[in-house]
Amino acid sequence: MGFSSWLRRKGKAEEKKTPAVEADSVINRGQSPKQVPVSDSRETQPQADEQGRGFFVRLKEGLARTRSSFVARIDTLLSSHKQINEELFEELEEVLIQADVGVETTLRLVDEVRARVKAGGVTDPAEVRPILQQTILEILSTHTAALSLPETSPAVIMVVGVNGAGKTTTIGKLAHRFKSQGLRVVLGAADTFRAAAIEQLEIWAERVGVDMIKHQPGADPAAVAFDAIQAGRARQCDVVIIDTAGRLQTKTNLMRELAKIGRVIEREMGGKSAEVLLVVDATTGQNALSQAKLFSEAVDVSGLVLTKLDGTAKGGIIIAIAAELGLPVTLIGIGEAYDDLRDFEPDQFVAALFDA
Ligand SMILES: Nc1nc2c(ncn2[C@@H]2O[C@H](COP(=O)(O)OP(=O)(O)OP(=O)(O)O)[C@@H](O)[C@H]2O)c(=O)[nH]1
Ligand SMILES: [Mg+2]
Repeated sequence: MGFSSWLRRKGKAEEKKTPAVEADSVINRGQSPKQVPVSDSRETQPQADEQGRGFFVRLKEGLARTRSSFVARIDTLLSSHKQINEELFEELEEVLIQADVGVETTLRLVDEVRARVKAGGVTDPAEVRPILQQTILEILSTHTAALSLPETSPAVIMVVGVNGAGKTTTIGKLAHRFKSQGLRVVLGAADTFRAAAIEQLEIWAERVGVDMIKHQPGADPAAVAFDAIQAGRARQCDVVIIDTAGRLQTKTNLMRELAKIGRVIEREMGGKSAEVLLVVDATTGQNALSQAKLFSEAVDVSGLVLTKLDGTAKGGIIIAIAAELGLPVTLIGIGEAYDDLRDFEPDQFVAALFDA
């Protein structure tokens, strides 16, 4: 199977799930956006045209560790070779595997680069860089999907992932984003496994200024989801975001619990399912990949959120995830501030990674 048909095959999962409504069209249904101050560490808010550049700089900063372990090493490697030979490709494979691109993806990626080098009659090692960049961009572009809100009223987003992956933080950031777009948000504290989990979500709800529905610790998480949807309806909210546990006594219990929450949401929403965001921690490298596989067996994951890209040199995992799972990467986390949750835009991401 050739490279492009492999990519297409991997992209099938995402083609099946056409987003019902793009976030923007929901956001624009006749509401005037309210301005909410973004309280991140920077003192001034950039103007609209500067904002893009500011975002790009921030993205570059966030990816600094991956860039230095990955692209910087590739640059060193390419400049140390006078000609393109098999040794160069082998070293390239080594760098990619060490950056957590994964063995399968690395081999395919380098095969494709090798083929393109040959087809283009390229002889200068420096010219391998843009070819590699383009090939990575193609992989990532096949596996993205903008965050979409289900057409239901309210739209329900369920957030899943192992403990510590960044679910609650992502929910806080998302709630902030929706609120600043003029949407009414309610959070559901369905991680009832730990009392501290409820408190943590509550802190975010207060900080962002949105409602939250909670029960006692140990309560049935599906009942919390049910109540959050009811409250969302009664309060005419646009979005209900459900936090879930990342850890239970056993994996089987956790998966069963998540499936049950999913069923309750579906029943309440007249057969329409929630947008299910799977949060994975980029710093866990290849582990993130196996987590993603596990969760997508239990729930119908609609998009991935890759967090903590700022804290890792293993950002190459995003390429493995995109290429091997066929699940779209929807959002990335590049820090702990409100606006450090970004839509995953492959061209911007690859540009930030490869930018000198
Ligand atoms: N640097 C960085 N830290 C992050 C990011 N996202 C989350 N974190 C941090 O990761 C830690 C765990 O995040 P949580 O949101 O509590 O994770 P969780 O998945 O809800 O964890 P459990 O509730 O235990 O299942 C917190 O200290 C967050 O501040 C990110 O994108 N970058
Ligand atoms: Mg949590």
